[in-house]
Amino acid sequence: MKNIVILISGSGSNMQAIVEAARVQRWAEKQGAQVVAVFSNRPDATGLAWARTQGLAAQSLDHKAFDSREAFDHALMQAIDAFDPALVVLAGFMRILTPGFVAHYAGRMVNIHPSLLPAFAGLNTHARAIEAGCKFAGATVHEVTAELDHGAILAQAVVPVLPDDTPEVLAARVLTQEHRIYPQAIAEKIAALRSR
Ligand code: NHR
Ligand code: GAR
Repeated sequence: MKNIVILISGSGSNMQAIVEAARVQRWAEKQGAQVVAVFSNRPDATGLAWARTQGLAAQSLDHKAFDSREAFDHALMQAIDAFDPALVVLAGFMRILTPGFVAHYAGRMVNIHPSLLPAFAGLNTHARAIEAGCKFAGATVHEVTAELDHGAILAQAVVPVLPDDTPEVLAARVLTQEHRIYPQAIAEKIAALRSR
């Protein structure tokens, strides 16, 4: 069985979309894959409670309790590896990961970023897209590499930017599309890992 571990920092709506797709599409039976655990760097992430209702292991590792990024990443890596992951999924995970952590999961870690990469890597993507006068925005699923938001693109979705959009309204429109493309891209990635 290919184990999937999901990292979140907040509400975890993408995590929820992935867990629900796995159930509805019978990934365990058809793909030999299962979501096994969820980790958050924020103890107050509301997604953790939902994950527990699904019978998933759900744990927080507060990055503020560690002296350095390396120390946090080392602890997170050990916690993740206890679940023997085939794929690590960043779903609204808000901590930049160190090169050592990224190298350890090379080729088996993906992220969803709320912009049409390579435009608007980094934070505050929706405000920046509106400010730039973009007519379209979207989301990108990509491989995680040491360089932030620069790994190979696996999937994208496009939405219009409408005249009166606020960052919040645009974010909600993009998020709906994230919930569609992220589970799909993960299913394709799992299939690719299986046929290697
Ligand atoms: N780590 C690496 N090495 N490479 C990537 O591509 C990564 C990554 C870690 C997270 C998600 C990313 C996004 O989709 C992601 C991709 C957090 C920040 C950030 O600046 C930037 C990009 C992403 C996630 N974080 C601040 C930090 O100091 C903290 C911000 C906060 O806590 O609100 O880590 O956009
Ligand atoms: C999503 O829009 C995701 O693309 C974005 O945060 C939201 C998380 O929502 N990710 C980042 O901005 C990463 N820096 P969720 O917790 O409900 O899935």
